[in-house]
Amino acid sequence: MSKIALITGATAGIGEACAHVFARERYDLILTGRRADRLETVSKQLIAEYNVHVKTLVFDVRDREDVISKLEELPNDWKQVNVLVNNAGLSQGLDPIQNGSYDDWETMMDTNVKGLLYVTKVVSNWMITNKLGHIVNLGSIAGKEVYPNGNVYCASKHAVDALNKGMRIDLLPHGIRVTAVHPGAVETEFSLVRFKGDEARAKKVYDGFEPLVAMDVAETIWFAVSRPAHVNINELTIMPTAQATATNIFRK
Ligand code: NDP
Ligand code: 8X3
Repeated sequence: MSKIALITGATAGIGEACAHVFARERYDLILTGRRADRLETVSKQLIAEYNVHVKTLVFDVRDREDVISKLEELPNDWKQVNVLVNNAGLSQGLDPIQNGSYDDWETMMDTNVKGLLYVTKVVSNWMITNKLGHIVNLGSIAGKEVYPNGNVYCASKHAVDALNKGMRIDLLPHGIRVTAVHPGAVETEFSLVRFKGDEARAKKVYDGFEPLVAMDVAETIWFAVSRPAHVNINELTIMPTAQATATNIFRK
C-alpha cells in the first residue's frame, strides 16, 4: 500500500495545495473539511490526475465527538497514516480587543487550537501504534509576532507554536517527527473568511505586493516531510519577499 497523508481543511487554499503535492508524490489521501461538495471535487480531480486513493471525511473540527467518531470509523488500513497536516484554521474579524466579538473569538480558538488537538490526539495514537509518523502543524507569522487587532487570532497561532513544541517532546520516544510551518501572507480564501465574505476588503490585503500562493507553502511542507527519516525540521517561517514582518510589507 502507498503511504497515507491526512490533511485537514483540504477544500481550499493551503490544504488543497498540499493534497495536490502529496498526490503527485504518490500518497493516498484522507481529506477533511466541512464543505462536502468541494471535497468531492478535489478528490475526483486527484484520482483522475494521479490515480491515487482518496477518502473524504466531512466534519467540523470543532465538533469533538464527530471528529473522533469519523476518524475512528476509518478501516484499519486507512489508519496507517504517515503524515498528518494540521491545516484547518481560520481568522474571524480584525478588531481591537475591546471591540472583539465573543463568537469570533470562540470560533478561532475552537477551530485553530481545540480542533487541532482533537485530530492530533486520535492520529498520534495511530502513529504510536504503527511506530511511524510525521505531524505538520500550520502555524503563522501570527504565531511568532502580534500585530494590531490580531489579538485572538495571534493568540491561537501562538498556541499552535507551543503545541508544536510540546508535541515534539511528548512524541519523541515514539520516533514521530513534528514540524511547524509559519507562513506570512498567502493569498487564499483566508481574508475572505476573515472579513466574512467582503471581497473588496479581502482583496485589499494583497494590493501592491506579491503574496505567497498556497503552492509555495505546500512545497515547503513537502520539503520538510521529504527529508531523510533521521532529520526533523522543527519549524520554518516562509514569507513573501515583499514582507519582512507581520506588519512590514513593501507595497508598490
Ligand atoms: P482557506 O480559508 O483558503 O482554507 C481554510 C481551510 O480550513 C478550508 O479547507 C476550510 O474548509 C478549513 N476549515 C476552516 N474551519 C474549519 C472547521 N471548523 N472545520 C473543518 N475545517 C475547517 O485558508 P488557508 O488555506 O490560507 O489557511 C490554512 C491554514 O493556514 C490555516 O490554519 C491558517 O490559519 C493558516 N495560515 C494562513 C495564512 C494566509 O495568509 N492565508 C498565513 C499563515 C497561516 P471548510 O470551510 O470546507 O470547512
Ligand atoms: C495569516 C497571516 O498575517 O494575516 O496567518 O495573520 S496574517
